[in-house]
Amino acid sequence: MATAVHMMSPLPELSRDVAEWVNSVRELTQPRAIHWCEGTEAEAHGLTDQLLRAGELTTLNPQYFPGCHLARSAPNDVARVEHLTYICTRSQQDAGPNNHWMEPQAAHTKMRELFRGCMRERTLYVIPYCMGPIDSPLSRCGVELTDSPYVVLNMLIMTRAGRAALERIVHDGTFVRGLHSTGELDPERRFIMHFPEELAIDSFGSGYGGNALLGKKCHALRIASWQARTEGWLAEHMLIVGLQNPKGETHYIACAFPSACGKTNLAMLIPPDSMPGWRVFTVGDDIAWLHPGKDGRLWAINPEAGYFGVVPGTNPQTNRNAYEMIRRDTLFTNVAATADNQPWWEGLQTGTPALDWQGRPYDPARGPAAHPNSRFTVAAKRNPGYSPHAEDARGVPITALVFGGRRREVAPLVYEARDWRHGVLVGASVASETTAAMVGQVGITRRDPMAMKPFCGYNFGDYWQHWLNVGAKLTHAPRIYHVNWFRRDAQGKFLWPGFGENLRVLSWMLDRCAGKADAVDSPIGRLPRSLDMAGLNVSAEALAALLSVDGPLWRKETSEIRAYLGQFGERLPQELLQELSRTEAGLAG
Ligand code: GTP
Ligand code: SPV
Ligand code: MN
Repeated sequence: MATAVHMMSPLPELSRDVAEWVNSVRELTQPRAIHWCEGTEAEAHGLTDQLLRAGELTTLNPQYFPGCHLARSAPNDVARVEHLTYICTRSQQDAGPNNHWMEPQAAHTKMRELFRGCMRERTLYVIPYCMGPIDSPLSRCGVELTDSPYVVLNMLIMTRAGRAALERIVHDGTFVRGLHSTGELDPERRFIMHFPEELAIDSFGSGYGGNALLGKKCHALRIASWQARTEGWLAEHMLIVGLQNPKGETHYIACAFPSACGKTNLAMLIPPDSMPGWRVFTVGDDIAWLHPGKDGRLWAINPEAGYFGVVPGTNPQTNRNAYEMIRRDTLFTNVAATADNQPWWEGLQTGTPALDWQGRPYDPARGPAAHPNSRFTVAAKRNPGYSPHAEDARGVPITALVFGGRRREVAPLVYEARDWRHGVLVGASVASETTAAMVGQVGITRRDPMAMKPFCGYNFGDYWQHWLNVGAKLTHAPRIYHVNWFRRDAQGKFLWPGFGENLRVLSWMLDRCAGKADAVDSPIGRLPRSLDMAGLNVSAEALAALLSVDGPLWRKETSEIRAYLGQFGERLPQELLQELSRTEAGLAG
């Protein structure tokens, strides 16, 4: 049967590379039709209607949630699959001990067999997209080919997709090739393959965000981190936020926390009542591309155009802006629903669930009503705190970089690295408890350097060397910090209130950067002498615990860090071991 082409390529004569590739994928996958995405609102409406008719989406209560829809995924397809995610480089050493590796030809053969004929009776969607502002020299483009209209709807929100991106691809002369099919959603036939040397991605068998929206983790982190290394910049799992102090000065910081460890919430922070005059502006909530500028500072863009955020826990107290933002024009995935068809999730504080995330009558014996990794997809411009500089072509200048993890003990609330080199060690040493964002056990502490364990497209040893090299180019390098909002007491209660109150910690950092705040030296870095605690209900003992460095625990920690870094052998920069030795000497003394 001949393929029906619903729409010709909008620029057929100009985008020959794209057209030829689409053609070869058509021959392999045998779709019934091809749809070239234009990126218009009418197109998104059409796709939504189609998914509604097919029963793959439901409309949420239009009185309270206008323009909002609910998608329920297959129950076995709810998170990223790190154990099925591969970096396919010619040399296994280049992928490093931090990645699963497959030889590229073997991976291509495997994927070709999975893709062969997989789109029969389905439509192949061509999504040209741009990661970053369409007019920014720092942006990079890709094309995702997918048979999932749900993926298209998400990509239309999360990226600048359609005609403008295709024009930019023609202009750039290069693009990342991402091929995706939901397949049969069989976890035994599910693979997320990356070919950084070919700027290509093959994803089969999952419709979930990080596995299927190829512009996001696959392109903007795994492939982009590889490109960034060759081009002299950094692609990081970081939020970018602008903090305006009561004097009206705005500083931008970028923070790397592992998945489901607070990036979206920090990026959308609401200042506490006790800090009047502060304003917070979101630039990005998940990914930052950082470039050394001619002025010796580090400049950041957010390559995304939307948020794919964790729903549970969102309420007017934790994150008022997110709570307001997701009340309209939002695509929900795997939340519960009330009897009158409003979305519901754990931590919402109002309403009761009637149906769980699988659409079954809610029964608490079966676990939470909303999936712990249920997500919202919404356009960034819906955020009331969206920064007026979020789309600046040159990006925003970064004053401080922050690493953090989710740790019930060991890591203090905040400390400052001695300098960039020590900061790279601090980033390389991040550890965090696993969350529902990935398939596997939750709450297991693992090393997650720079929050990039699942996302670095090459050997971590080379990556840390690249971080050192970038720092050497900066005459005005950001200071580097480590935070932990997740310390707990013996009863398991959080010691720190978190969310908006985190601004107290950030303002100390900015004061440090301005040379205005005191710090106390410790073997692991510098801690605040004091924090602004006005109006905060945290006991003196809790604060002391939050700001202390426990010698025995830290000696154990540094020996674990040494063992972890040891895996990287010859690729590990010696500077990191020198910094570690310095920390160890301080702890021994
Ligand atoms: P990804 O989108 O997976 O990369 O996650 P993220 O880092 O953006 O995480 P997000 O901000 O969505 O937070 C995940 C979970 O952590 C949510 O359930 C939040 O309610 C919770 N959380 C966020 N910030 C804090 C905090 O400061 N303290 C505490 N205790 N919990 C927090
Ligand atoms: C994460 O897991 O870090 C996310 C969600 O931000 S996903 O897009 O699925 O990677
Ligand atoms: Mn993320």
